[in-house]
Amino acid sequence: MTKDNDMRLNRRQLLGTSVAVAAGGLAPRAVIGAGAGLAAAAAAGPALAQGTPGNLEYIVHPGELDEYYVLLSGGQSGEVRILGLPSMRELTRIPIFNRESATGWGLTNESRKVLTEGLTPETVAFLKDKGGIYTNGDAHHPHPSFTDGTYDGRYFFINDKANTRVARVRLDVMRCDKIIELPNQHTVHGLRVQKYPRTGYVFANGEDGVPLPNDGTVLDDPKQYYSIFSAIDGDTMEVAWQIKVDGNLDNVDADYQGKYAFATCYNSEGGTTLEEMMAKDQDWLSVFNIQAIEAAVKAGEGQVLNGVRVLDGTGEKNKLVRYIPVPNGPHGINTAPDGIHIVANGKLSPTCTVFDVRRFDDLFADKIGGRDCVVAEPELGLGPLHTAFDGRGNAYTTLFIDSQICKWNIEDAIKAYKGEKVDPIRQKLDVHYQPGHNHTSMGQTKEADGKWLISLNKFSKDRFLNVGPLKPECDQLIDISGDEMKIVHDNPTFAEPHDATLVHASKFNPISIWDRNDPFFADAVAQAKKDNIDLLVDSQVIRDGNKVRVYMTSSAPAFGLDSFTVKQGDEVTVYVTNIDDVEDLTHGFSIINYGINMEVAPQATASVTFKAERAGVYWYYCSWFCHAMHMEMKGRMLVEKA
Ligand code: RUQ
Ligand code: CUA
Repeated sequence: MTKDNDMRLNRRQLLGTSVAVAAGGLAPRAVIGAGAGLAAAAAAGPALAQGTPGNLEYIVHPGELDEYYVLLSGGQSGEVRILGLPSMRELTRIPIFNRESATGWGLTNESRKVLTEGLTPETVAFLKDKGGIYTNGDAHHPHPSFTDGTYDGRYFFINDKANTRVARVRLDVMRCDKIIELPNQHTVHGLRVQKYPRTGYVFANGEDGVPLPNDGTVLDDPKQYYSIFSAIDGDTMEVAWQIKVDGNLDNVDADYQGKYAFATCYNSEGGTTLEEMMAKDQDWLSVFNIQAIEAAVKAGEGQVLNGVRVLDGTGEKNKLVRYIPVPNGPHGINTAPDGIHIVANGKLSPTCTVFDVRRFDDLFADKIGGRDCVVAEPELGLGPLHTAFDGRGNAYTTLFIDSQICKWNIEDAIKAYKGEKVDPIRQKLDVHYQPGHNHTSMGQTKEADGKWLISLNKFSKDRFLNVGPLKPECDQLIDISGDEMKIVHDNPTFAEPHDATLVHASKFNPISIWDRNDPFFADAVAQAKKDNIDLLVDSQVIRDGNKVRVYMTSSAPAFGLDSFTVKQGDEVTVYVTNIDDVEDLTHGFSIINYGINMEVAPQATASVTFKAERAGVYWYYCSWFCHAMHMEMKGRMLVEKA
């Protein structure tokens, strides 16, 4: 037996007791970092697969288009990337919670409006001397809007774990149009949307508990901490209601009936230290009864805190939330496309717990107990985190510690739970390494098509050319169309995809040229109207006290103004309108040594406001390559000495 196998065996033995489960489960980096290298995957048990692997074509040749979009969260980069699948090519990036240099996200007036208008007054005050916006975010869970159980192409929503925000991105222009901060809540981790009849609600889990209100009155008294569950109206981006719960909230999903949402809890102990959070062998699934909650909101129950109605969902037998025991720190929660089964992933338990969503009616009617909703609990391997589905009755669970995907059959798991002698496990496939989320094509809708699976692996180690201590992640593409899973592609990604959604290309229909009536730059259009400016024609400087508004067109390869003059100390707003009506002809506007750059796509207006503090000559130039004379597309800002 090799050293690596030793280590693995030791780890398996370690995991025999629940305390050790904690140690093993939380320390893969340390264990593997201790020189095991390939160990985790290479020493995996025998493959159980029989049958034929799929043989889908995954190479997308030059000039061909992908069949799917992937919405790939950018984790602590704060952005979302759009990939094509199966090629895994990165098609674009959507800045959301970050500050982004190429597009000017966080700098332009249009983006700053999105980034600031949904902040609480306390946060606005907090950011006053810090540039007015958060420049970081932690984007985890991108989920498109639904109508009747599948994607409708309007929006996707995503959480910011770092600063308790939820964003909405318009899919027609692939641009974020709303960001709100959730009051009362502290962190938002799990995020998913209402699938039926439509979105509807966006559900957002408060992972950590804090006092309510969190103003310094209560500090080191965790008994007075609460985690908050929020439902946001996806149409208005206002918080519809919140509920304080027992325990904490990790991931969330919703049913296909529009009746329930459910969230995993890994800290039922309400602990604040690792030992405290690990103390119990059981945590729970929190089930939210949407009709009952809406009735309570209507009846004016609970209290209004910071402008939001907060209901009380604590306690065993309350009518809004029920808590169903689940082994040891469950993490992912996934609704199967059959509309019936939901899977909680055990994390520190080697099991997944399968619920029949139809039994929740009886649970809330007090006809059955929580565990009576459980129909299967297969033991799959070490560190189950997330489960995906193929629409053919199979489930695919990531095993973080085992570095594997476990394919298992839901019906067989149910039979085994009833005592029949069947093994639900179909195959275990090594992935490289430490998978977190995994996702199947259309697998989070009722239209799961069972073609592709991607495994978002947290570590890549020896899988790519070494780029120093900070390694990329490894996203692997797996063909699941046959009986046997087959890895066909490795894709390195930078910090740090947590989650993805695989959407058939037919579901999205982005435009190529902005509509001049688009609300994204409506403020600029309104200001121009007041100034009697036709943005598509006029280039002109308007002085208004010490405020100066500079309007200019951009049309390859020239700006409407060769130069403009302001006085030192003026507050200057530059509005650039791209009057080219040509697909893909984007201009940029950058002022040298003023820290300014923004992108202006065809038929868009973009604007930026700054103080002309430096006297002298400052060239501005087009920063997006647009024409053979792109280098000549420039002008001068002349700043007169005060
Ligand atoms: S979580 S690796 Cu932020 Cu989606 Cu599970
Ligand atoms: Cu316009 Cu480059």
